[in-house]
Amino acid sequence: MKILIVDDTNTDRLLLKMYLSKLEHDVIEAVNGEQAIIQYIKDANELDLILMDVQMPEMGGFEAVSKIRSIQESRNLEWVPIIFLSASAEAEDIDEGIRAGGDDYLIKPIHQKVLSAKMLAMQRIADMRHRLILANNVLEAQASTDHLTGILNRRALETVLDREVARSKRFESAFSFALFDLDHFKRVNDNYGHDAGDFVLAEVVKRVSQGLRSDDALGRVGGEEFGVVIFNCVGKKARDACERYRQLVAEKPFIFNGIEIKTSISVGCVAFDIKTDSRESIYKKADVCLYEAKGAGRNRVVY
Ligand code: GH3
Ligand code: MG
Ligand code: MG
Ligand code: MG
Repeated sequence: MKILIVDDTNTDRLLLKMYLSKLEHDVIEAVNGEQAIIQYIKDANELDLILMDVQMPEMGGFEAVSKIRSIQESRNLEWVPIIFLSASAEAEDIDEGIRAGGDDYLIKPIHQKVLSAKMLAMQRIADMRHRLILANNVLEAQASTDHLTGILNRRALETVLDREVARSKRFESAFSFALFDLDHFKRVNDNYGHDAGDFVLAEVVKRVSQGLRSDDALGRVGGEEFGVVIFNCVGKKARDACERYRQLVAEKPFIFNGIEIKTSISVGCVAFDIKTDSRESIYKKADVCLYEAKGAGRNRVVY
């Protein structure tokens, strides 16, 4: 486990560190409440346990823990178990510690056997937490991924767009948003079957992905319609990026079971206007451009 020891008394802290290191735990230290909070913020997602002294000058253990719990809450950080270590065995103190957000309370001096038994119990909790965090990450990734193509789904792309809209308004940074739609895609399904259609969709995504800069965000917003958030890029550069996507799709046919399937995309793209635009309005404007590209004969970019 990765354990944070908080204690103002050097000998107590070093002794604990020695015991825990012997049990093969990875130990970091803080000598007061303020330092503990800083360490917690820095390592919140890797910490498995905090051992917190109660009597410390300036900020005591109870106050530090109650601050840690409120930071955890407000920043949506992972819960970390906290055990108080105190020379006081008063029922009042134990009660106060648990209410402040501690999960257990050990009385100093702590018998080595008791400490190692506690660590065994904490290890079980840490293992369970790791499994939960892992499962949660998998669920989150699944919830934001389009299964056919592996890129962001509509909801996730909207989240990226929302974030970029907020960033752009705050820092006056520029970005563009592009929507593209496969041309006459219904014919692909009609002529070659739905599996061929699915294959072409996935391949179009692979080709367009080659034309993206690494941080641009591509997502599937509907059946055969996609969106790209093109960061820090407007005007000719953004138009060229869209032109690149278009060419990558149109330049050569897709081969499905030995059959050549030709397709193309129409692209509508607009720069975000910091003063007047919102996520909804930029989306609508890109859609209008896309519609224009379709009307003008497809396989083209309207910016
Ligand atoms: P346009 O150039 O005007 O966009 O013509 P289109 O045929 O592409 O447009 P339309 O909206 O008439 O048809 C879209 C087709 O895309 C119909 C639908 O069956 C197909 N489609 C949507 N999602 C999927 C999918 O996940 N897999 C497959 N194979 N086809 C899909
Ligand atoms: Mg102390
Ligand atoms: Mg289409
Ligand atoms: Mg469509």
